[in-house]
Amino acid sequence: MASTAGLPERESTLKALRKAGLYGILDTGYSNPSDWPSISDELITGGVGILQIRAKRASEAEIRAWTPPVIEVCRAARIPLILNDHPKLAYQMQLDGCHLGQDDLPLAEAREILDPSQIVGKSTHSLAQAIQGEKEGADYIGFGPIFSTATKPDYHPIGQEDIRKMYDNISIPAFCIGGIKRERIELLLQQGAQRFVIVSGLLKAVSPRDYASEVLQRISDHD
Ligand code: 3NM
Repeated sequence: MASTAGLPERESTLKALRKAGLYGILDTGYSNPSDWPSISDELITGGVGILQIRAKRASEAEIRAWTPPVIEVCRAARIPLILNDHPKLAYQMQLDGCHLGQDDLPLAEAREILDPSQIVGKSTHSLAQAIQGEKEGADYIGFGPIFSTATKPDYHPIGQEDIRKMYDNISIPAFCIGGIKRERIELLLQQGAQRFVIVSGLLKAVSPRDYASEVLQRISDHD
């Protein structure tokens, strides 16, 4: 992950990524960017192991303004900070990496924009896409949406059937995403899930910190 100054260190980012059971996203749909530093602090205290900024309709100028205070919190805690889309901004702001959707620029092109030390994640929506994501060189994937979700309303849920098969076929870290709530963690662990991304569940919680730590407790109870 990022050192206190300059570009991130790839190996430490990957190490933190491998340790992460829960991935949190700072999404403009559910949070005010001015609250991101305090929310990040809460999420990290609760055990979130990696964070992403997802500002779908924001301008580059807004993202540039909102991100530095979050970088500060994440660096102090040694938690990787990833930017959704915008590899150029991720490079210029020296984040730990960027996250690409299926319709974003190809992974190889993003790598050309980024520093080699920065990681790249990819959203995948089927077993085939998950396998392809690893083949293309993603450092991690998201796999979903497992359940229907208002956070990504135009996507059909892919269900739970392929979760175990996906983990059997992928060796990079893979995070189940989409409609994940703390009540569903045990069920998903039984289906073979290993890691999770939660967006609205965490951001709408009375205490994001307690919500995160409850999710991690459920994961470690299952181990
Ligand atoms: N990506 P929530 S599902 C951002 O399947 C995102 O790639 C998805 O939000 C995918 O936890 C999703 O509120 C939304 O359901 C996840």
